[in-house]
Amino acid sequence: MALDLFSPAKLGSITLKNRMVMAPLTRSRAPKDSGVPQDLNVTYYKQRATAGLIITEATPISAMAHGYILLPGIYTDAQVAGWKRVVDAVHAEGGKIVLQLWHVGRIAHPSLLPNGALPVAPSAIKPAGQAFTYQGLVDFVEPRALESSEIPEIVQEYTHATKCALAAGFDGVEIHSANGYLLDQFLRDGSNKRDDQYGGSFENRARLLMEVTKAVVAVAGADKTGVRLSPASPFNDMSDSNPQALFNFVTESLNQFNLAYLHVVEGGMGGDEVVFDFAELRKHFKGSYMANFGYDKARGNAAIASGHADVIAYGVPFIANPDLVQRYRTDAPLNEADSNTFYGGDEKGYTDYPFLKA
Ligand code: 8OZ
Repeated sequence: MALDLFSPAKLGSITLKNRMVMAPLTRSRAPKDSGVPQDLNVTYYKQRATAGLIITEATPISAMAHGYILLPGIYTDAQVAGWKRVVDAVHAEGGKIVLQLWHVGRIAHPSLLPNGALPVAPSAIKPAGQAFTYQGLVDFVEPRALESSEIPEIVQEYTHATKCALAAGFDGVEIHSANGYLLDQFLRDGSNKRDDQYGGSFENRARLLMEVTKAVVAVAGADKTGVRLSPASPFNDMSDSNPQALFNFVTESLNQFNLAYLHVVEGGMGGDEVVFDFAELRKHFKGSYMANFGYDKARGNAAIASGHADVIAYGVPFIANPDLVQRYRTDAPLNEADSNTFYGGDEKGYTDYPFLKA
């Protein structure tokens, strides 16, 4: 029988009972100071454990990695203990869950950083747009360009956070190298104007991602490590002069690791999406491919049947439908998502979306 969304899958050493992945979704419902996941967060993830795999919301790997309000972290013992409760609840329901490792780079604000520090970036280029701070929306600032000598510290933060994720019991980790955050800022030449070994050529711009991937793989194992890219997305004021060639190169370079999967955002949020051939990108990757961006059931099944994708990540549909797998299986109607409750707040729009009646 042909493969579809309901066929089991294996991503590296992670076994999935179906091919519907819950995409990483920032929800801003962790406590302000500790970043420790709470009962409410445990309930939210547990409700969605029928997904073949859950990818957690993007999670800062250090105090300097934060760029939004009310984010959980993955660098203190208390955060590990909080996440362990999430992981245990998902596992008890028979689900699988990986943690998304995040450093925002310039998409931050001093008010969100230790001692009002300047955000760090490949180059001192202020992104257009505004940060979500505890004081409301505030213009981004000009970030500080990282010294070459500071890069090992950044890589070390990924190592530490990966150890924390494994201590919490996660089935693996995903490196967030998409959507205009630190690693993506190094990849694309709109944000990377460096003249050291981390700027210029494709190889140099991809160097930080490769160093981070090597470090994460050394801790978690390649068979438990995924990477996320968004080659066509202008979100967070991103651009590149030659995206297809750049991301073909990045994808080829990632082949050396034998990763569990490559996760690709096949479109753009905000701004003008660039022309990009994702089928071509997919041909450059030797491992499992996770597609994301506005897929529904029919398009997901078609992408799997054609061999374009191995698994499909669904975002908004999983916000509003904790039992999305069952709904797709039975062609049941979907709950509508309420965008007013996507970020921040309480259980409303988070854990109160109804399940199908038994
Ligand atoms: C929307 C709002 C806040 C964060 C991403 C982590 O784009 C995000 C994000 C998206 O990857």
